[in-house]
Amino acid sequence: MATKKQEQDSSDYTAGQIQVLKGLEAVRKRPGMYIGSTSARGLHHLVYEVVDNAIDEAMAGYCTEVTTTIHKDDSITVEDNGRGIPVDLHPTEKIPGVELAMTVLHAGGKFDKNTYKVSGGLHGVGVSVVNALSVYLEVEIKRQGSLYHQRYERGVKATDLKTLGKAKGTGTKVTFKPDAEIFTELVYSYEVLSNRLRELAFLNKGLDIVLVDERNGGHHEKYRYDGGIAEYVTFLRGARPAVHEKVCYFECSKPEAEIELALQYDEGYSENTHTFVNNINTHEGGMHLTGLKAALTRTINDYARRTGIFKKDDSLSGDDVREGLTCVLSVRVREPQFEGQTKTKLGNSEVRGAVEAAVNEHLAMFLDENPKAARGIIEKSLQAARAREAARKARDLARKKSSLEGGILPGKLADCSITDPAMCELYLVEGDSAGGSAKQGRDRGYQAILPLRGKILNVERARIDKILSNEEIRAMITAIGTGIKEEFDLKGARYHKILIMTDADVDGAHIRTLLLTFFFRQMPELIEAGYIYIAQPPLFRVQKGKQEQYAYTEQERDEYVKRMGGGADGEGEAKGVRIQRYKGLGEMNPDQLWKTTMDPDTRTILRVMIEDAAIASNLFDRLMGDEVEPRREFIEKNAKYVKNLDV
Ligand code: 28F
Repeated sequence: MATKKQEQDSSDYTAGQIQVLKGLEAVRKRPGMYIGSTSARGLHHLVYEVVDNAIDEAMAGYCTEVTTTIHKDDSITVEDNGRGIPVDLHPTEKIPGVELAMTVLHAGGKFDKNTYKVSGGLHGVGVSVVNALSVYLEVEIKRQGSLYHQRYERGVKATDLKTLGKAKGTGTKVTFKPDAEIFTELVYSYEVLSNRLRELAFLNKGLDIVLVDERNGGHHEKYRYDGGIAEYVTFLRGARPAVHEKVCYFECSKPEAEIELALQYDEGYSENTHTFVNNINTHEGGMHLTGLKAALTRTINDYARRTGIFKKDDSLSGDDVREGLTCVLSVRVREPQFEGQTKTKLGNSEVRGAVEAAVNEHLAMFLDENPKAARGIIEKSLQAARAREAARKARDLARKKSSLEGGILPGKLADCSITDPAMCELYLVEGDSAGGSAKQGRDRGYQAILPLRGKILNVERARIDKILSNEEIRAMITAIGTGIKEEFDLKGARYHKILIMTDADVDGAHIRTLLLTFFFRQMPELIEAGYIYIAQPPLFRVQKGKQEQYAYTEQERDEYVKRMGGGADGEGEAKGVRIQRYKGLGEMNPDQLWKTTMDPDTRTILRVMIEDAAIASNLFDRLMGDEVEPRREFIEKNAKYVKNLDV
């Protein structure tokens, strides 16, 4: 006779339970479809999914604080003081609302039509996905004076919803531990979480967002910005001197979208525009950005004409009016259509007109009400226009001599013989001696060498005309073949790998940073295409008799020393183990340089990716910008992390 258990197993799942199991199975089979990847990015997306539900509750007006805690075992707790997920039985499914939201795919859905589903994951896949990918997930709800609890394991409910007792206040607390069977990376990055949580605090003014790291003695930070994105602009501008003190800010509601904009001009030359839709960072831009750009250009040109600042046929281009601009545009759209490679481009065409009209109206008002600021902005844009004009002349002149795009190549470029860019690599090498070794050591078929003398120009501080007049930079632009700024064309790239190879010392690090600044500011598409790499030369050579090993870290050095019979702590002289510390690439002969740093079979190279443009821009600015204070602060804060610094 079948036991109770077997009867249960036999088959009487309800339709709802079958749907739940099918959903969880789908998520666990293809997690990448739901959270993008099972690497660090996917791991952090789990947190964003849960936090976004708390933020939704805040945007609906019921929650004022969201706390995220990283526990010692890298499990996560997110807690809010909202209304608490409903616990009453669902009318048809006959299970509590919270169980539905936690176990049925896409059950979270919209709270109701007039709120906006935010999302940090792949745009709101829902907390049931987090549940499915967690070895356990527990939810505690305080609602209607009671404290409720339920536990799930890999998405399947492990207990029924229980009332644990009385509760003061209301809210939702979710604790989950990512499943090691799913994720390749299980350790959370405090910096990654804090950057996104700080951004959410800027985007949701007045909301308290707290991050606690129990792995680091409870270190915690609290983000709250009553000035919202106006404060974000000030934060992003950093130490660049402002052209006008008062941030231009407005928010307005239109049928197509809620629109919020903050902008401020500074003395710098870079453009830092960040756009968001329902708190999602729309890196690829889209209709809202198109509307913003159109309005900026038109409104500033109109104002300059109307107030007679312009000479007769003056006019400012889009690039001119965006030089030195820090700007945050945040729109909330009911039914956003996301497009693009990474689904971060807004497709809703009706939003373009709404944003353009709103910016025209409110920016014109700001300029009229702040004539000094307006004058500063126009002056700045006019300077940019004149520099652009000068750069064009310099370029035309250069084109006659040795063209920037293709044509005659710089003399010191040792080119490769293969012509298919996808196969070819360009090494940017610090110094002529290393350049010489690299030219001799390389594979001439597909490896080209461009030696760079000394420090290249710091492009963070220079305007486009100065950049183009710098010999080193021009040689690099010509060799790469894509052109820069508005003339950039990725299809012109003569190499699909551009490797920065500098000494492992302070100078090398400085030149590497200068080059990265240049690429980030003038050719960001090269980075986005994944063409930029950093070559990793060895730091040590460990040798005993005929044995020889190259070490790229102190740890590796010590292991080699131990293996050759030396002491554990890297000492080895007594046993005839010789350790050579490489100060510069020039200390290696061509064959060693090839073997350790250029041979694709044995080299280590790091691909440069921009995870977060806002953070990268801020970092370059602090590191390479005009102001010393922020740089000193950065170095003091991060010096403890620097390894292999020789002074
Ligand atoms: C730590 C993560 O998930 N907070 C949440 C709420 C509040 C409501 C809600 C959530 C009804 C069924 C859609 C309460 N009272 N923090 C959170 N707080 N979900 S998630 O409702 C869910 C909807 O599914 C809520 C009245 N209305 C909505």
